[in-house]
Parts: sequence; C-alpha cells; structure tokens
Amino acid sequence: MTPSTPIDTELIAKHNAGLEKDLAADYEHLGAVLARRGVDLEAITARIQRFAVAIPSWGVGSGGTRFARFPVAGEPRNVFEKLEDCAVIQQLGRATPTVSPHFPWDRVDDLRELREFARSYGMSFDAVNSNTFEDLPGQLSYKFGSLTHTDKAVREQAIAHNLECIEIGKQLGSGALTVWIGDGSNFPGQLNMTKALERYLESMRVIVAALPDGWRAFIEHKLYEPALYSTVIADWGTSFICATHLGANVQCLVDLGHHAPTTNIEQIVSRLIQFQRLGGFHFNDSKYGDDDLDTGSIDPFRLYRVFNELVDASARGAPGFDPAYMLDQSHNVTDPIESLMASAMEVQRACAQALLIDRDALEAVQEANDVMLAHRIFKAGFTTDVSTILAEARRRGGGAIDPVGVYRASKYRAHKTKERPAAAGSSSGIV
Ligand code: LRH
Ligand code: MN
Repeated sequence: MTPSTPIDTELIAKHNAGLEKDLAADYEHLGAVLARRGVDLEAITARIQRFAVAIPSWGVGSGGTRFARFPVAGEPRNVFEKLEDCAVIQQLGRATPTVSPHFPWDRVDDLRELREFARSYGMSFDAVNSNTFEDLPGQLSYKFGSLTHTDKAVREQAIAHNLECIEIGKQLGSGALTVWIGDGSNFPGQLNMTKALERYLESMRVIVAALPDGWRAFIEHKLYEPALYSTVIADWGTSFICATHLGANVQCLVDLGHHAPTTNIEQIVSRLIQFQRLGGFHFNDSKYGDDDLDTGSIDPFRLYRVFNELVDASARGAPGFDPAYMLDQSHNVTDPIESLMASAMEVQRACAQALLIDRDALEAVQEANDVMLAHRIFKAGFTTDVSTILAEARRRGGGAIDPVGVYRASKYRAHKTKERPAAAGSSSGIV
C-alpha cells in the first residue's frame, strides 16, 4: 500500500529539479575531498539514509512557558491531526518514520484505527510516554508525587496508568515505555529521600514485571523541575542504579536538557554504553535549564561529541548497543513542523560528521598522548560541512532537497489554518 502523502509529490519533484544540478556538483566535490581523507562518501550517505529519529507527538503543537503560549495557526487538535503533521515531516525529511506518543494527551477510543491511520502514512509508533505529572479530573492528585507518593493509593493509580500505557503500546506496535516522573520536593525536610526512592523501586517493579517479551522500559532522569529542591530520579547515577536493580530490560534515557549546564553528557553516554544501560535519547538543546530548544540550535558541538560516543560504540560493536533516538522539544516561536524537520536534520548532521572521524588515527595519537593531534583529528568531522550528504540522502529517499522550502511552497500551514479553526483552550499537551 503506497503511503498517502500530505504534500503534492509533483511539487517536491519540481522543487528538487531546480536544485539537483548544484547538489550533484557539490556531492561530487565532497566525494573528492573525503576520498583524499580515505573516507567513502557513498558509505556515509547510505548510513544517513538508514538513520531515523522519532518525532514527539506533543512536538507538532506549539509549546509555551508558564508565562504564555502563542499557538501556531492551524495547530493540530487531536492525535490524528498530529500524525498528519508528522507525515509531512517524514515525507519531506525522510528521517522520522516513527512517532513517540504521550498518554493521556494522545488518548483515542479506537487504537486499531490510530495504528491504521499512522500506517496509511507509512509511519509507526516508537516508545510510549506515560504521564503521572498532571492531574486528571476525578483522579487522586500527583501534587506530592506519583510512583513515590507516600499514599499507597496514589502510587497504585500511577502504576495502573503505566500498565495502561503498556497495553496501549502493545496495540500500537510500540516496543518500549518511557517513564519520566517529576516527583521530588521544594523544601529541605519535606521528603525522606531514601524512602522516596524505595517507593519508586517498589512501584517500578510492578510496571517492569508487566513488560511484554522484547519490550524495554526507559528511566528518564531530570535534575529539577517541577520539583525545585530535590528530584527523586535527578541524575544518571540514580537512573543507572535503579535500572540495574529492576532488570536487564530496563535502561536509561538521556534527555539532553535534563542536566546542569556544565555537565559532560557525552561521558555519561559512554558510561551507559559501557554498562549496556543506554536505552535512548530525547534530543533537544538548552542554554540554561530544560529549555527544550531545537536540537543543534545552541551547542551543535555538544551533540557532535555525543554522537562521537554513539558512532564509536557502533564501530566497535559494543554489546547491547541499541539506543532509541527521539526528539523532545517545545516550539514556542517557530512553526513546529519546520523546527522538527530542521532538528531531525541536525541529529543526522552530528551522526554524519562523527562518521568522518578517522578512528584508527585517533586511537594511535590518544595512546601516544599527542593531545593536539588527537583534538584535531577528533574535530575534523565537526568542521566538515555535510549538508550535501543530508540533502542527497533525502533526494534518494524521495524527499525534498530543501524541506523547509517545499513546505513553505506547499502552503500546508495556510491550508490547515482554514481546516483547523483554533479550538479555545486546545493544546498539544505540554502547556
Ligand atoms: C520532561 C520531559 C519528558 C516528557 C515531557 C514532555 O521534562 O522531558 O520526557 O514526558 O518532557
Ligand atoms: Mn524528555
């Protein structure tokens, strides 16, 4: 069944036709440059064509802050409209074949219909995200926590929600559950921190025991927010300890924005790979806190350093290395579709650049403690413009050489603005 395409394929072909000649010339030139460095351009392009990062369903709506949210016109009002927008990102960018859903934000009555709807666009579902950080009418409150709440009834409610997310995920064809909880405290003395973690492990054991064969659970740590003094799962160490206690199918998810600004995240990644507990990523960028800015927009060199660890692990065949790549961003001032297309490209860019590192040469000078040469060989990938590789991978995949250009030419947002009159108080989830 040929997937339906939200954007007119003629428009993509016409737009590409105007860019193909220059792309071919640039690609050939880059091929010559890389060949002199002993790098096979075709091998890199093939790797990038296979590269995939999941779209967060909550990312196609506008995000905001506690001060305000400025919804983009034609914002999706339900998960079906979110999937339509995700299909645009995939059709033009060719790097995002899966969507990571969030419940209850994406709740529907007929999950089979939802799965079929995604499949009709050639898309499928990645890790499902549970939500025990917001209260629903008629439910016990998560004000003082969820899986770690002092009240057993609240913990059981949070556990039941995660079990429901697993059931939903099974019907959607997902293979993993991401558990992020905001549990913690705002005042010293408010919480017995040891008991809180004991309650967390007790609750997670029930959830992990319900995981179907082949499924994984991802523990997502976060330094602070919404808790502003202590957070139960605040850092990779706590996440790692819990994962080792809970089972081989429990791993750690690294959201780039969930660390203190000075944290060496690539070293955390190397540790989690070494001990086979790297479950996956929520890619985004940040300057201060959990800013959820577009990936690669603030510190692309940090993303490159992270991908150096990932490419090295894959090159050496690190045991158990199978990270799930997902974006997790909040688009407060841009068109979410443009931001997500650009962000998926930045993840691909970091991967392609890290693939250019001459790892044998790097290892030799590292062993010899030739610091300057080691840094230069390491950085050579980052200082190489791989835009041509990304564009050629999109072109070969039937996508757009210039996704944002085609998206704007399609007037998709204008069409959706007419089709989707803003529903008061509607939100894609995050705020
Ligand atoms: C928490 C988080 C988590 C999601 C939420 C939308 O900050 O990163 O991954 O559940 O954002
Ligand atoms: Mn996240």
